[in-house]
Amino acid sequence: MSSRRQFLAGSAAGLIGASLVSRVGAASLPEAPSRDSAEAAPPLVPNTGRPYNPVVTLNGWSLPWRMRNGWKEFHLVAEPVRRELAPGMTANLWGYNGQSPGPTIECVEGDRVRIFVTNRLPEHTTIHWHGILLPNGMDGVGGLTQPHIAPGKTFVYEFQMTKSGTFMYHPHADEMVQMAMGMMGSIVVHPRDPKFMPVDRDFAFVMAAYEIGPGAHTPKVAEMLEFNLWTWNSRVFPGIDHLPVRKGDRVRIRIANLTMTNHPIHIHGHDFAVALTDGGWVPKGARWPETTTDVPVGAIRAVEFVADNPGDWAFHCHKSHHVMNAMGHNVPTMIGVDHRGVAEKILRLVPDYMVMGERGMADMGEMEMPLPDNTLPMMSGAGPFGAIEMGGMFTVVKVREGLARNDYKDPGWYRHPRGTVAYEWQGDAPPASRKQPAATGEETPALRARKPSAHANH
Ligand SMILES: [Cu+2]
Repeated sequence: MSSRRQFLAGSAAGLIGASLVSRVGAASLPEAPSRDSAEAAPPLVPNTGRPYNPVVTLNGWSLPWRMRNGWKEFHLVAEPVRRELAPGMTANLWGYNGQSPGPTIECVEGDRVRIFVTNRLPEHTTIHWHGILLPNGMDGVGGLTQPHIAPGKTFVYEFQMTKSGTFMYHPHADEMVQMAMGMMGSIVVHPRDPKFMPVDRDFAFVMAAYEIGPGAHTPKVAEMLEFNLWTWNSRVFPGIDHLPVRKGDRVRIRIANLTMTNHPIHIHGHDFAVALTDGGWVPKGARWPETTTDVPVGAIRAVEFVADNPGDWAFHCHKSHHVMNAMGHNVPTMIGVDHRGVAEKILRLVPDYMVMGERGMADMGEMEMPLPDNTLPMMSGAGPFGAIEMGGMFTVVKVREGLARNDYKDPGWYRHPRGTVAYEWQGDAPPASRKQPAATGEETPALRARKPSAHANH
C-alpha cells in the first residue's frame, strides 16, 4: 500500500475478466475475475446481499460474486501464476484467479453459496473448504467425497454457510505438491448480525512456506523441513503490506497457517486475545491476554486488540529464522574468530573476498553484494533509523491518530513526540571492557579431555 493512487490503480488495472466465460458460453458460469498485482485491493464493500464490514486481505483481494436466485455464485480458477514475493523476486506458483494465495471469499452467515471451480492446472485437483460445516459430498476430498476435477473441467460446490468465522480453502488432491506450490485462500463468513463481535478494521492472511533455491523460480515441492521463504499471503518482508490503523480502533487480524510448522505470532506495544479459531468464536469470558499466540499447522487464530498506542509496531513470527529471507543454514558461527591474517592471504588470491560474521551478522542487513538472479537478501528493509534487518514473516502495524475510517493507505513512518525515542548516553565514557579470558591464557580453565576408550569399566 505505497500510495493511494497506486493502491487504486493497482486494483483497477489488476482486475481482468477471464476469457473463460465467453469460451464456455454465458449460459450459467459466473465471471472469473483475475488479478495479477500484489498490491492490496481496497476492501470489497458488498453491493448485494446482507451488509457487512469487509476485510482487507494483505497483498490480496476479495472475490466478487453474483446473486442468482438467492445463491451467491463465485468462480475460482485453479491455474499456474507468477507471484512477486517481494521486489526483486518472482516465483512460479500455482494459485487461483491469477494469484497465490487465491482471492478471499467473503459472505454472510446463512448465505447459500455456489462455488464453480475450473481446473487449468496440468493435473487434477479439488477444493476442500477447511472448517466449514457442510454436507459430506461438498467437502472436496478427492477420491473420498468426490471424483477429482480433471484438467479443463469445472465442478460446482453448493452449501450454506451455517456459522460465522474464518476458514480457508485448499486442494485435497496431490496435497503435498499443490500446497507447496501455493494453492490456498481465506474464507471469511461475517455474522448475520453486524453488531455481533464488531471491529473497526479486519485483516486476513494465510501463512505459506516455500523452498526456492538461489536463482530458481519454482518451489521444491518435495521439501519437508528446509523451507527458506516464510510468507504471509505469499509475500515476505519488506514486501508485506503494513497495517494502517486509526488510534482507538478495535482491530482483528485473522491468521491461517498452511505451512508445515507452527508460528508464534507476536505484536509490540499492545496485548491481544484470540477471539476466533477455525472452530468458532471464543466466548469473551474465556479469552486471556497475550502478546504472542501460537498458530498451529492447519489452524486459524483471529486476534483482537484496541489500537490505543500510536507508533510503528513490529508484528511478526517470533521464530527468528522465520523473519529471514533465503538463507543457508550451513554457515559456521564466526563470532569471536579473528580473520585478519587469513583474510589478507585470501585477498591476494581472491580480490573480492569478504569476511563475514566475526562481529555477528547485522552487517548483512546493509551489505550490498551481488546476489544470484531472482533471490532476496537474507535481511533487508529500510526504516527511519536504518536497516531493519528482517525478512520473512514481519510487518508493521501503524497506529495513527485521526485516520479516516476507510483509509488504508500507508501513513509513512511514525513521527515520535520529542523526548520519546531511546537516545545515546552523552556523559562519562563507560568503564574499559573486561579482560577476555581466552586472550590472556592465564584464566583459561585447564582442558581435561576424555578420550574414547573401551567400555572396560561398565
Ligand atoms: Cu514462523
